[in-house]
Amino acid sequence: MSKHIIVDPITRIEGHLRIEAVIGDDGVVKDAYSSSGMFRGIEAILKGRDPRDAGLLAMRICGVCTGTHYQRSIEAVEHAFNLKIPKNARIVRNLIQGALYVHDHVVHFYHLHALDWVDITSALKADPAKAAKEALKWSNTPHGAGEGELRAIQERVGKFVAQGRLGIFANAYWGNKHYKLSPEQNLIAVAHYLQALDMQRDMAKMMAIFGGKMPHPQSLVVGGVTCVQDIQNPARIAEFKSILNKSRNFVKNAYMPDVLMAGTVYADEALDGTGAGLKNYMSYGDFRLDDTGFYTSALLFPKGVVLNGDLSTLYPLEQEKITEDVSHSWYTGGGDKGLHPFDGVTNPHYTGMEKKADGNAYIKPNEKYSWIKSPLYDDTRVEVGPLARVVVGLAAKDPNITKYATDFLTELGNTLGLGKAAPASVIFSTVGRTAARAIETNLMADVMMGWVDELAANVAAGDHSTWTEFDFDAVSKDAKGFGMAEAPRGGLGHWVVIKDGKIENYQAVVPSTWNAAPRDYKNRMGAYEAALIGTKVADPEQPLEILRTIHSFDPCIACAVHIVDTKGKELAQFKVGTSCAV
Ligand code: NFE
Ligand code: MG
Repeated sequence: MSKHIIVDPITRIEGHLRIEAVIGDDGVVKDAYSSSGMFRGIEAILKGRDPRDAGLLAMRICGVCTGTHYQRSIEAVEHAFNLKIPKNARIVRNLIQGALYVHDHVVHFYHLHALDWVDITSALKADPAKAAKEALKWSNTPHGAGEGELRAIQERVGKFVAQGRLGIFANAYWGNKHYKLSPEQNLIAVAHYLQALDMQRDMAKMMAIFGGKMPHPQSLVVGGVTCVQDIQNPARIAEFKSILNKSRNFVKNAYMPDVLMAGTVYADEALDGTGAGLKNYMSYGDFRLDDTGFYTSALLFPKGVVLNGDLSTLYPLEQEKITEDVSHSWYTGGGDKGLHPFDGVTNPHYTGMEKKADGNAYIKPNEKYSWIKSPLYDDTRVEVGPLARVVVGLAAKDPNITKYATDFLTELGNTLGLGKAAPASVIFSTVGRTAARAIETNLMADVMMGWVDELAANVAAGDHSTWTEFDFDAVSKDAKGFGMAEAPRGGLGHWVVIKDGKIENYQAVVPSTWNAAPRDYKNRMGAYEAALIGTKVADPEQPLEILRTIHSFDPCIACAVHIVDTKGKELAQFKVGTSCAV
């Protein structure tokens, strides 16, 4: 008999996400639903505010992709006012955002996702001498994986286990047969997990150098940046570069090798396309590389849309084609097929769950079942995120992305003994989604070294400009604009309508909204839901494979659900449990 399981809350993510899945007799997921039980908000409180303040409020949408909403909001207002920012401001914004990618992706791989691939308890059985040799298979210069270092880490973790103090490692699905790394490989990954805790602290400092603080940097303003002293101080720029260089070494000698190792061991799940899902990908493009202006600059990540996994055709991105549908979301007023964000509305309408005979409350799949809206591009469901950026980059024949992706596929082909590069189609999978995140981190860490030098050279040449002056009263009478670019988790857009110096409407359509969305008005699945279909679950009591695929998207539900009921009505009652899976 098929089994209907609830995984709620999904842990090791930001926010509150529930997955319900129907698993057939053959252990394969036949149906899946993604539901957010969290309701919060920002969009509504922005109405009536001064648009110059929007960024400071909008950034409170999330402290994980910290600073991204801030920047996007400020760009939306700059776009509405048709403002160009100085070169120093563009580079500094790129450096803050680039540092976020490096930090966020490393934290995601090790601290949120690794335990879906790595069995900590197995690492205790490893032979550290053998593990040190194993590390040399995946990197010529492995990070922190010498025999002595590995032995020390094994002893440290062993002591915790012996005392029954597993702490952050408690309650996982240890021993599940879908863990495939050897004890030695597990030990390498555990070592890097712990080392990454230190590394990420330094990576966060990069954002603070130009952002003033972290999380929630505060050095951006409409028209430019305020970190004038930091830009003019060569010691600050040098400090940034030194941390970046250290981070880059970690990415190249720990993160990339570990992803290659996991990709090789779990290659069957990449080759058979487990977790592929929609196979429609969208990137807004990001990281302006010149100062020609809004949506005309050359970009590090190209923009566009790829449909049905067909890398031979890149469709142009047209922002008018974006809508948000609420047919299966706890809102009213979305129109028949959804609304463009300039016209978007946010009217909460909670219709509840259904209590069944087993005592559990289930979502009502044919009705509304999530606080997340369903964004559509040209009436199509799409996936956003690192994988979408790599796919769009490949379809655009972008030289950087093609090189970094091809290098990875070549190495994977070698480690799999294929005698040639692994086929590009392996990226259409859960493993591929995880690899794409590492591939772009590697690229980002390299290009940022050049951006730091560009900033230093520009300042040294005497350009100290950081802000473009503008006449607020003149430009803010009747304006609208959008900030559309990429956050670590995918395409992020803020749309603002301004009348007589005040915000009249504000809508954010966020990466995790695209990916974690429920079904739409045509009953088509969202990206998480589609990615789960066809996944083989070894043990429904331990739905490790469901976590693996969902985590490969790096969910952030605070971002995805960012609206508020301004009247303070009670919208739903929640009972919070402590178990990891129900
Ligand atoms: Ni809260 Fe975010 C990112 C944005 S959302 S993490 O990256 O924007 O998915
Ligand atoms: Mg929104």
